[in-house]
Amino acid sequence: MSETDSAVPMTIYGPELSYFTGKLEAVIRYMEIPYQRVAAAPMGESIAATGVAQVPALQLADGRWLTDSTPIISWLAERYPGAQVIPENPVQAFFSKLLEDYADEWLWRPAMHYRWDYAESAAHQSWVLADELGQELRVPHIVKRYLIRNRQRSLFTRGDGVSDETWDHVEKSYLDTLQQFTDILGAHPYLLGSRPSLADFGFFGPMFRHFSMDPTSARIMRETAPAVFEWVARVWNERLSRVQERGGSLVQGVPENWGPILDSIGSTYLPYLCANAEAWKSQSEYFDVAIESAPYKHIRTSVYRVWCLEELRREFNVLSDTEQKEAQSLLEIHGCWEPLWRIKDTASGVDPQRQLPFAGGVSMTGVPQAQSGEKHWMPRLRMRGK
Ligand SMILES: N[C@@H](CCC(=O)N[C@@H](CS)C(=O)NCC(=O)O)C(=O)O
Repeated sequence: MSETDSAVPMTIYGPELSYFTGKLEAVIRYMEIPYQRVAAAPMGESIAATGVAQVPALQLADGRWLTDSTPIISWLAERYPGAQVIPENPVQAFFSKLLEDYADEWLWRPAMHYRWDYAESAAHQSWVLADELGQELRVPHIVKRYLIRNRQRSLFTRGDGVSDETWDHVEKSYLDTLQQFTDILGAHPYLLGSRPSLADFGFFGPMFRHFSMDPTSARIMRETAPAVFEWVARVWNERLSRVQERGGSLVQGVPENWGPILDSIGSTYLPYLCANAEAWKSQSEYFDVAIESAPYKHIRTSVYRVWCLEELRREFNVLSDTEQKEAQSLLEIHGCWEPLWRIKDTASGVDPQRQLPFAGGVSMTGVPQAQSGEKHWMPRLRMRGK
């Protein structure tokens, strides 16, 4: 990293309790790039520039805006190759992106569930959000908190298939992840060796600002998976210069101890992505799908996640023939190969000119916010909370 680059201040806009803000902060802290985090900002500018009202929004010192943690991390990794945030081995890089996507999109539901469906957590987090982002709302604090809780549940838990019938299955994804992580962390301090890399930062999104902090999920983590609790702090506190000093390195290839996570991706996330893509193709706004026999109903179709599937395929297609063979056999062993290709001709239409992270963003709820006239994240709370 050049001196000029390291002196460039960046601003990350996003509230302290945000999943993807925590993920991006961890990468930027690790790379030792100076930055400041600002909870709320007039986001009209960022929406106009990037096409989407979501956090984090990153603003560079030269005024440019970036959106979406996944393409932002790819952009940062290209710009600072010395940090090796994305593994150099293409097959490792492909599987790291698969894990990142799973952590971003599939663990989102349990993270939102533990936050908003348990009273102790919802009470605390709605208080924090109302304070951090709710100044514009001219209603009593208690009403703000009620609106926030309702809005989050209707969009991200009840509105995303969490019901009495799926409750245990939603929580199983978290509990399985804790076990899978505990096994991996028994072998090395990070997911891929003795330095953090993309898979760590991907899982950091749900693990940091949600699972390790929201009271119910945090209690489970502390009591059943202390090694994961320790890993959360380790990632947050890690710095590239220290890793370089002690010669931190990555293991060879894709470690066997990633197998159980890949099995989960094959039996949960990829079948969900297929059902979502099928719904998108048939222009259904909602769809039902059974995942490991749990009956998810009335899930909102997400064009963003159709794009996620396309991106995974694109990442596979750029591998060389030999790398593709290696990746395919691993994907087959873990039940990921068939669902990766099951749905043909998805055509999400997201970011056709590949402008991300600078433009062309779409939110995961699939609302084309750039056209909605909304100026800020918080007013959406008001609109949706009514
Ligand atoms: N794919 C995006 C997702 C960003 C995202 O969904 N952020 C949430 C907060 S953590 C958000 O802004 N939600 C908007 C809303 O709730 O309206 C990323 O990786 O940055």
